[in-house]
Amino acid sequence: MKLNNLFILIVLTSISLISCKKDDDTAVEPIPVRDRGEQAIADDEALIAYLQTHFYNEEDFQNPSEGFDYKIKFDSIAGDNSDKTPLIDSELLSTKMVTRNEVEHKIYILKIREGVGTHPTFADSTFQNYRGELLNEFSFDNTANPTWFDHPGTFTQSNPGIAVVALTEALVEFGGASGFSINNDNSVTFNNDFGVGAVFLPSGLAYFNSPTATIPAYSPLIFSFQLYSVNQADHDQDGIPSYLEDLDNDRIVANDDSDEDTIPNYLDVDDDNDGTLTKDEITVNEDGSITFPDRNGNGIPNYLDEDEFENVNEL
Ligand SMILES: [Ca+2]
Ligand SMILES: [Ca+2]
Ligand SMILES: [Ca+2]
Ligand SMILES: [Ca+2]
Repeated sequence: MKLNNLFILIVLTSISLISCKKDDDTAVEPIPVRDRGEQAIADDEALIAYLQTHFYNEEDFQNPSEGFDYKIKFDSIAGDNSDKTPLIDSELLSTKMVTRNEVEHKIYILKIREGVGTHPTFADSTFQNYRGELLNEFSFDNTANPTWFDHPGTFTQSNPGIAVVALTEALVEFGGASGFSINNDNSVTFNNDFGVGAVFLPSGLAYFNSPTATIPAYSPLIFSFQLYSVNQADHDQDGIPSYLEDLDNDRIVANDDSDEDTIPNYLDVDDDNDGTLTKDEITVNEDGSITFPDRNGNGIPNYLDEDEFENVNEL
């Protein structure tokens, strides 16, 4: 019986190997991932073409009607709108270079109103309404109510978040409102001085070769937004704001892990794994600034120095 089974197993295995080989011969070649540098250039050309042929609802912002929602609308310059100013000629449009995956990408930021509040950093949380669209004017996302973004959360597998680096890099150029009031029905109205803007971005700072259900691969994107509020994040509550836990200054906090325990510093309550919590190895001053003591003077602050008592007697 056993031999029979073995024989059958061998035969089946051989058949499956043969059929695998057959499949391999006829398999479609996987599409090679495009070169990031070349795609950045192609996307920039597409973005410029869009900016040359589209305008935004400038008049609505210049003379806001009562109840105006301060949402940006784009349309193509044609027909009745032939005399509109192309976005590329708007004084409110600026560019910013953002490096990712060793490629410099250009994003275009339309700053209609900066917003009076504190600007977020790349590692903070922001509260906004937003609308995302493709260059063909298809809108793939549009919030009905303001929503929070945890910007570093966009880089973790378990929390894909917005996954759009360029949106973060645009929002850091804006501030939220000076305050808000709570209405009788408990809804919130933000003071009318919040940030309003848009960003036009290449696929290399968004989904690149990974399509979503509604965004094809290699799609440049447009996000317009109303930024209401900003929260400085200290994800691990160790007293060090998350943006200061980006030790290599590449604007990604997920890749800084001093003690190599796979928990990045911005989520690690004991960054050097010496058994003393980071919050007990730093000094938060009355004005909110932070001092990083370095007991043995070796240039490594105590909270990152697993052996800060080493050589301390020789000093
Ligand atoms: Ca922290
Ligand atoms: Ca980093
Ligand atoms: Ca760690
Ligand atoms: Ca420690």
